[in-house]
Amino acid sequence: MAKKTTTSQKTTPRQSKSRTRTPFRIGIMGGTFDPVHYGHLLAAEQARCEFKLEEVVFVPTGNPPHKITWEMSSAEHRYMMTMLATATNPHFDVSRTEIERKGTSFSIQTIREFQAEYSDNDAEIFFITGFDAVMELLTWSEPMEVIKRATVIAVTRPGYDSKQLHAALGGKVLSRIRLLQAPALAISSTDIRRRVSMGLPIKYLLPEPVEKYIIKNGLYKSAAR
Ligand code: DND
Repeated sequence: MAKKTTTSQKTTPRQSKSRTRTPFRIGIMGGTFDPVHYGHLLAAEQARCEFKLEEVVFVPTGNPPHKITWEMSSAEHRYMMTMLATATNPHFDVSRTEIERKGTSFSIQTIREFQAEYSDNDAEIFFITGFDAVMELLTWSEPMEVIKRATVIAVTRPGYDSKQLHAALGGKVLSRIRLLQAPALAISSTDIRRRVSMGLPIKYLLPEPVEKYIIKNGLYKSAAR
């Protein structure tokens, strides 16, 4: 395996691995990752195994297109935490593309960049989301282009409300989305930030190196988060 991207290097979607395999089934796991946690990692790994993806690239957002209701950590902090969280999985990688890109980090632009990057490889792009994110899909920039260019995988919890999803997306869009049930993991970045601000433990909610990074850098201490 080629070495991972580093802070000082990569700006393109993914430049670190061999491009000789054809077709290349690649998953994009987009997120704010403030902070990244086991829910994100489990969703990505389930999708990778179920859809036989050769790798999953985590793409931390630079300037999120959606409303952010807390004082977001810097892109570099979120990138570093994502690197730490994914380092031990040989099938995971992290891209700086949205961090380096100027302007709003629209997912459709990232998907187009990945398609261009892999155009010589007949790549199939999968965009992995959780239930909450996919419910908002129609509010994204160019949602029909997103589902045309990428297979959207929606990771849901067992017992999720399919009527809710149908109401939010409509049958036509829903028919293009691949649903994947994953073990319930009621972990959220919001709750982790809240816990840190209240001095509560976050152990076992996220990888230990990320926990240590949060403590070392004094992230999420403010109650406003
Ligand atoms: P979030 O802020 O929800 O990320 O953003 C998800 C992605 O959607 C990002 O790549 C955004 O750029 C993109 N987006 C949103 C809105 C508009 C547009 C694009 C646009 O282009 O116009 P989080 O860090 O909160 O979560 C990352 C992913 O992990 C999400 O899909 C979320 O649903 C999922 N997730 C879980 N999945 C399973 N178990 C859990 C999870 N917690 C979060 N416990």
